[in-house]
Amino acid sequence: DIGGTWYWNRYPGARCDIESMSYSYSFSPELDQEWEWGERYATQPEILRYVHHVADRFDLRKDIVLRTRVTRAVYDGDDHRWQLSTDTGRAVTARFVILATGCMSTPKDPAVPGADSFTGAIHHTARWPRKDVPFAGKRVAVIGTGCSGVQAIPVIAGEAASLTVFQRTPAYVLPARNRPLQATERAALKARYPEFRQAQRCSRGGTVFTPPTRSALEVDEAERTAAYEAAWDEGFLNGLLRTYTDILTDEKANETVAEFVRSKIRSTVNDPATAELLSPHTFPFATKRPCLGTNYYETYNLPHVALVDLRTTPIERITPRGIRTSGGEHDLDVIVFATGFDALTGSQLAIDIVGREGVTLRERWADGPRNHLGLVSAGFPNLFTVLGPLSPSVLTNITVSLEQQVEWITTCIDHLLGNGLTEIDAIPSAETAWGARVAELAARTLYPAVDSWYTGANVPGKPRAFLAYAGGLDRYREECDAVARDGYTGFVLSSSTGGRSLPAPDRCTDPQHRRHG
Ligand code: N01
Repeated sequence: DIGGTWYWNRYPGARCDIESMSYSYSFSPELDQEWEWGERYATQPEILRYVHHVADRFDLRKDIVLRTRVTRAVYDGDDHRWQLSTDTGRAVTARFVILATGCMSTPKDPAVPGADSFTGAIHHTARWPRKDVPFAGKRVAVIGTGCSGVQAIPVIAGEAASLTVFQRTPAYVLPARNRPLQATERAALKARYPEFRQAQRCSRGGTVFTPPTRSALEVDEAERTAAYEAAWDEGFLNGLLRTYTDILTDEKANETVAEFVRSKIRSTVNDPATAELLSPHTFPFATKRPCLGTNYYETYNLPHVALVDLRTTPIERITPRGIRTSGGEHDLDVIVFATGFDALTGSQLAIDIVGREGVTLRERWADGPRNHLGLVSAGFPNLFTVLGPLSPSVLTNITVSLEQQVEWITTCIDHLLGNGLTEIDAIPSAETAWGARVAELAARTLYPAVDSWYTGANVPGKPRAFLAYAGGLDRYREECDAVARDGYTGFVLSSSTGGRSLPAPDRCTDPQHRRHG
């Protein structure tokens, strides 16, 4: 069925950690007015209902083919078209291909031996069955404590006979403060939705907030703690990050927040040894994506919930009865892998993509992804990527990022078609410059030094690179618009009758303008 991430990630507790009235499409003012979000942070079923509503309302289903996996895409340089093969045998020829394959859609298993021998059930959070998974009376294990595990753990604990959490690296978990939305607050935002959507488009990360102006080290401890307490009480994913300017750029500033979160863990978790195991010490705050939780730390006070530290007692194997670590065997009925994804590049490299002169994308990206603007890779003409590597994608509210990229791509295709052009391809030197720019922006932050899925470090053998554009969605939008305005600099635009690059027509950067023709 349709829904992408929100189809597959139907694990218990799955919900968005960006506020629902922000995390929604902005392209239709009518849609904005008619949809009624129920909670501050929407659940997976609610978001899936919304996606279905959008598909019906805009009559999209007629253009959607389900139960079909694209397995191969080969560029025919003579015909200037892509030949797509699928696992159903259906073949498709297309001039333009847009990979909207997801930045978090290739699940990663823990690669622990023996999973096939387990006599109970194993489920990955990102491939959760459509039918109910019963936990009542069961001994359950969760492996992984990233954002998915953090959401699932309290809900599973509420049902299971026992829950054992296998943790390799503790996360910084902030309270979501989720609640039902009041009709009055929905109406108040709807009354100013057009301005709100415009502010989102112009924002750094696709959410609207007042940017900080001071360093965390400029103020005294009491003032800092008061600011952190206020952010903690508000319950925003990036609330603590936005208190001061240098949380992501200065280790000392960052440590003040990290220690604040640890103090919250110590004051919530009754057992000091468990509190210490749950306290992150090995990476700065927010250099891995922070998590929003509901009763996450409180769950470890329940008598039937146990924490296993995989740093001191690693998993040796999964056995027919459960999980064996170096510390002993845990008998189990259900194992949940909350072990994440091959992020940002996994879904594209899963397709066998063959570009000009038989070069594959896997070969081209052997040392890490290369592209111009995070949109097109040299040698793979007319193949666009949405939310792919080297774009702001996972550092932003992706509903805003994906609309920006879709608008850019649509305008580009309009330009090509309107000028008798058949191809757009990236210039290798522009790719090199873009890669350097993305790396330089990341180098201003604490991100690159940390092993995370942002740097590809969670997948063995994946080339290490910071995979997202850290300069902000506002700046990225300006850079993309400038490239188009200046005649698609860094790209070659050509027609099948001879290479020729034409300047782009004047265009309004306001997407509203284009939408209304
Ligand atoms: O995955 P993760 P996730 N043995 O990679 C552990 C988005 N999301 O699915 O840190 C033992 O963050 C791993 O340990 P370590 C969001 O962008 C969005 O939770 O590598 N443990 C880690 O603890 C999020 O960031 C929403 O040491 C193993 C965990 O598994 C992204 O999805 C909600 C292991 C994986 O954490 C991914 O989150 C939920 C092994 N072999 C998620 N392998 C929204 O609301 C891995 N781990 C939008």
